[in-house]
Amino acid sequence: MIGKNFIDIIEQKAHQNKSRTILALDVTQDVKTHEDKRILWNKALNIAELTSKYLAAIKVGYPLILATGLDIVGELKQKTKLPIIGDFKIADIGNTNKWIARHAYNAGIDALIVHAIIGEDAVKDVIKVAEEYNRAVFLLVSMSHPGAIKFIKPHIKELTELAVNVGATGVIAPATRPEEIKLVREKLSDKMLILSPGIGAQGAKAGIAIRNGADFEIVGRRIYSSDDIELSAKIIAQENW
Ligand code: OMP
Repeated sequence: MIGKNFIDIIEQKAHQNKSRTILALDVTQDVKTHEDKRILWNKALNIAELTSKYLAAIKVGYPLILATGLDIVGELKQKTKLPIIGDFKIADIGNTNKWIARHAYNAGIDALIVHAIIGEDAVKDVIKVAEEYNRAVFLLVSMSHPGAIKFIKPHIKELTELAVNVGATGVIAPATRPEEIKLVREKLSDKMLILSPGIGAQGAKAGIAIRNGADFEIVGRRIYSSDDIELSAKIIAQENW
């Protein structure tokens, strides 16, 4: 299994901050000028710094990174001292995946999110890079939106087995359907982590994923779009710790 170092760090941060929250830092806006980019960059860093004492990790993805560039990862790490998960939902052929992973890890990303549905060979190309960098990989075995019920959910057991077989650090499973978290937990080794999105804006209550076997809850809009960002992060941490 890869990513043991990541597990030690995220658990240590969780205990330090008494929180099982991963902030999905998807804050974004149209960026057309350098000034727009600077404004968004500062906004994202402000939110991260304001909430970091109530978080176990931060997740960044396309909404922020395509607008600011990957360099923001280094500053986020330096300012918050939290591990950073790169949510690039990797889902291509192995060779392309390998290069996405190298660029992300080179920028300081600690863990990557990869679609399990692409199959073992294409997933393993990311796992090999993660081994070289001593970083983590999480596989999506289901998704939190309604559309996942038709195509992904019917394969959740096989996708979870794939995650175990390739030695992934853990999986992503939806808080919007906690019964799927339970099912996935039964198939994973105790050491593998489950990260669960769908809390807040997508309808699930904070704490539900943890009570059903997840290790961490991924929360975005409920925190960064709230009127009191710091308080919102504090309350969610109290509910999932
Ligand atoms: P909020 O709905 O704003 O809390 O954000 C949820 C975050 O989790 C977003 O960054 C989504 O892209 C991500 N996510 C899901 O919402 N559902 C999934 O099934 C998987 C993810 C993910 O991989 O993080």
